[in-house]
Amino acid sequence: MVPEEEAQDRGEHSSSQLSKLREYQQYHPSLTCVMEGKDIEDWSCCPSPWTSFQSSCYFISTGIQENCSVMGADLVVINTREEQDFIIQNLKRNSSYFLGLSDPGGRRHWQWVDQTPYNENVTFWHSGEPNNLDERCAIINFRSSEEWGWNDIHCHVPQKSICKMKKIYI
Ligand code: MMA
Ligand code: CA
Repeated sequence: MVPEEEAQDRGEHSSSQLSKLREYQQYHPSLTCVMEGKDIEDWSCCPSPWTSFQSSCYFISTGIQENCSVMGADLVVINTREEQDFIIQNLKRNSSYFLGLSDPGGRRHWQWVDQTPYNENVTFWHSGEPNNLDERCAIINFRSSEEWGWNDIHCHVPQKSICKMKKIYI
């Protein structure tokens, strides 16, 4: 075993884990952790007051991508209907929120910020959207007729955003 694994085996934190935690600590001084499974040594954490779903943590931010990045997160990538259903519980019906989805060239080549392949079968566009080649960013918002869905919009129009990061395992 390499020293990192030996430290883990003794229930201690390896030096690489500790340096990662020190980095997180700068912008997330407080974490909320839950025990993962049966082993009391395995905890997964989200910054307080972020919310958690499966292996990720979520936060509603007032700014755009840079705003998520400084917190060690990125704009949200929505991978499933279940994930979207979780996310919308924390949104306000009269606000719009940037997703980590864009079409930089205006050629309808939608790209997720984390390089997840864009899958038409797992998109939740409002009906009639996307509808404008000049609208190269995507938001989620509420329309009374069809509830929560996505819309392409101009990137420079300020909106709130949803940040997502991997849970922190300690
Ligand atoms: C706005 C803007 C568009 C959207 C239409 C839908 C007028 O433009 O939000 O992105 O497609 O509304 O009517
Ligand atoms: Ca649109």
